[in-house]
Amino acid sequence: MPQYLSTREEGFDARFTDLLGMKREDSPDVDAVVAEIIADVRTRGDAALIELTERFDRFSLTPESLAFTPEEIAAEIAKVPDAERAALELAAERIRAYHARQMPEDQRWSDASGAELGWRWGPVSAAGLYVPGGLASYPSSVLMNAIPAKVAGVERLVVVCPTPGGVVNPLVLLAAQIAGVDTVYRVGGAQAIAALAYGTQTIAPVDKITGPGNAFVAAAKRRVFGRVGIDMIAGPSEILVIADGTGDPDWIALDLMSQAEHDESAQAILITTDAEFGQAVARAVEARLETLERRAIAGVSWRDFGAVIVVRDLDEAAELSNRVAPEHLELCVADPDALSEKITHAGAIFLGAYTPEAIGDYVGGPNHVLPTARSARFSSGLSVLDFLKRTTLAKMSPGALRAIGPAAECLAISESLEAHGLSVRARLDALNEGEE
Ligand code: HSO
Ligand code: ZN
Repeated sequence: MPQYLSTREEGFDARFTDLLGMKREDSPDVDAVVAEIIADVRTRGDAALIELTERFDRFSLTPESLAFTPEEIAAEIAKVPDAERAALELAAERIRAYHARQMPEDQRWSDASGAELGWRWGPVSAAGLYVPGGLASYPSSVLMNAIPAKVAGVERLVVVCPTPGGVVNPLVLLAAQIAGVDTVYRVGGAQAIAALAYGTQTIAPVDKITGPGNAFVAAAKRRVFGRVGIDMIAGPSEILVIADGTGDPDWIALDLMSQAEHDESAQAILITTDAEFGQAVARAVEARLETLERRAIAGVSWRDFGAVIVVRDLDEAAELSNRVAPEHLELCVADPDALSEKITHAGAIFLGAYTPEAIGDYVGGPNHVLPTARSARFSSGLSVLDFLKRTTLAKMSPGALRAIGPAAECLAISESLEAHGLSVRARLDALNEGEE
C-alpha cells in the first residue's frame, strides 16, 4: 500500500517529513573492493582490465579486441529495425537542437579603470561515457550524455560498456554512432572508470566521465573525482505529479508507473486537490499493476515509496513539491503555466495533460539525466555546461594598473606576500619613472 496523506489531517507535517527523509537506497559498501580494482588498473593497465572483464563479465578480451572495430559496429547496427533507427534519429536531432541553445556566450568589456575583462568558454578535450550493460543499457541515455558533449565541442568522446558474455545491445552502438562517439570499449565496472581516469596502454585517459552505473561504478567515479571531472551520482528515479482532478486518472497512473518501473527504489508521488480523484488514480495504478510487464519492480516501488497526498489548494501543492524537489514534476492541471511559476525546486517540469514524463525521457529535447534524492535544491540536469570550462581574461592598460594596482599592493603586504606586492610595484615604479 502506498501512503495516503492529507494536509487536513493532524500530524501531517511529521508524516510528510518522514516521507521526505525516507532512505530509499541501500548502497552496499563496495569502496574497499573498488579501491583495489582502481589500483590494479593503474599498475597493470590492459592486463588488469582483461583479467577483471574475464572474472566479472565472463568474456575474454585481448588488447586488440578491447574496442569494437568499425566492421563489428556495422554488423551489430545492421540488426536494428528501421523504426527504431528513425526514432533514435528523431530523438538525437531534437536533443541536439535543444542543447545547442544552451551554449553560453563569451564576454569581453572594458570597465571604468580601463581594464579589459572577460571570460571565454572552451570544451574539455576528452570525455568518457559509462553505459551500463544488461537491463539498464539504455540507448536514450547514450544520446543524453553524448550529444551535449558533442555540442560543447569535445574533441574525443568514448564509451565504455560491459558486454557480459560478449553480448551488446545493438541500439546502444547505433545511438553512439548517431551521437558521434569515436570509440566504444567492451569494458565496464570500476575497472572501466579507472581506465578512463588513468588510461591504459590501449585506452587514452579522458578529462570528464559521465553516465549512470551500479554501486561499483558510482564508488569508482567518486574515487577518481579530482583526477577527472564527473557528473552527478544519480540515484533511483522519481516522479511527482500535481493534479487538480481535471485529467484522466489512468493517464496519471501510467505516468507514476513509468518511473516506478525503473527500480524498486524509485519513488512516485501524487499530490492532488481532489481526494476522490486521488482514489481514482490509486485504483488505476492497482489495475495497471495487474498487467504491466515490470509489475514486480513497479509494485514494490509503489508499495514501499509511493504516496498520494491530498491538499487544500494548488499553492499548498507547490509548497510541498518544492520541499520534495523531485527529479521529474508533472503539472496535470488546468493552468500548468501559472502553477509552474510557483515551482522553485525540480529537475524537470512537464506542463499539461499531454506531456507525459516519458516524452522527456526520449524525444522532448531536454536532458533526462537529472538531479535525484532532493538534489534539485542545488543542482541541475546534465547540459552542455558539464562539458565546458570557463577561462577568465584580464588585460590592464597602464592607466588601469595605476588606478587599481596600489590596492593590490596594499592587500599583498597585508597578507605578507612580498613578491606579489613587488610584482605590482615594479610596474607602477616604471610607469612613474617614464612620466618624469
Ligand atoms: N527516467 C530515467 C531515464 C530513462 N528513462 C531512460 C527511460 N530510459 C531518468 O530518470
Ligand atoms: Zn524513465
